[in-house]
Amino acid sequence: MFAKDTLGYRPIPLPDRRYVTDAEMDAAASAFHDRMRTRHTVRDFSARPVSADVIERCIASAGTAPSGANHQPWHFVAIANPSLKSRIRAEAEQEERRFYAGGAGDEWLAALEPMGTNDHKPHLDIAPWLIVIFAQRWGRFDDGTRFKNYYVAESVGIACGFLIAALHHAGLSCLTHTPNPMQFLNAALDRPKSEKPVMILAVGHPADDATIPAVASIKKPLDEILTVLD
Ligand code: IYR
Repeated sequence: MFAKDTLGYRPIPLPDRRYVTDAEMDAAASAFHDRMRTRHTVRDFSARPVSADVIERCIASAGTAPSGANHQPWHFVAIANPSLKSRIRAEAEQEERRFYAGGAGDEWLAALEPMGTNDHKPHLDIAPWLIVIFAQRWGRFDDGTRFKNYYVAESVGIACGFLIAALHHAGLSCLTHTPNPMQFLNAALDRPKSEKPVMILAVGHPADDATIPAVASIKKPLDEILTVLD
């Protein structure tokens, strides 16, 4: 998709322009906030299957994210295969045992105490999908030569945000999971060394008896996260 000879600057009229009234804008902003405030990170999944089509559509939404120089420095691997999910669980739990046994350090472990997390990760088997997001340090032109990517962490973070919002909008729940370190995912999923695993999203429907940690429902009030200068 990156042919050197098509990359020169060429402005085109803004596509997909929407004309919205102030009232429509107000209603849309409120409706989106009402939807987003019902998103909760879930650790307890049901085994109810989710179609690959839905997962693909949500990842397509993630792929619309802005990125440094529009290089789109991300790759998503969506896994429903039970034996591959089990392998990822086993390798993640191996890392997590070290982390929770002290590798994280006392301060980090104390910060996690209210979240109730531990090295036991059954959701990696139970959730019908795992989506692993990789960040690409460099890309390749169509002729195979390499180019550097910019603002990779920011770009991939934005794409992950789009993905989480798209999954929630579709009626799915997810868990952002970051075993530490994550290099085992390159080998398990056959991704090149130039790609850095950023996170695993376990995706599915919540179990009937799913819970969340009480502290996770407390969000900072707007006046604490926002300064308006008008
Ligand atoms: N990767 C570990 C630890 C962990 C770290 C943070 I920061 C969290 O918000 C939650 C967990 C784990 O997944 O258990």
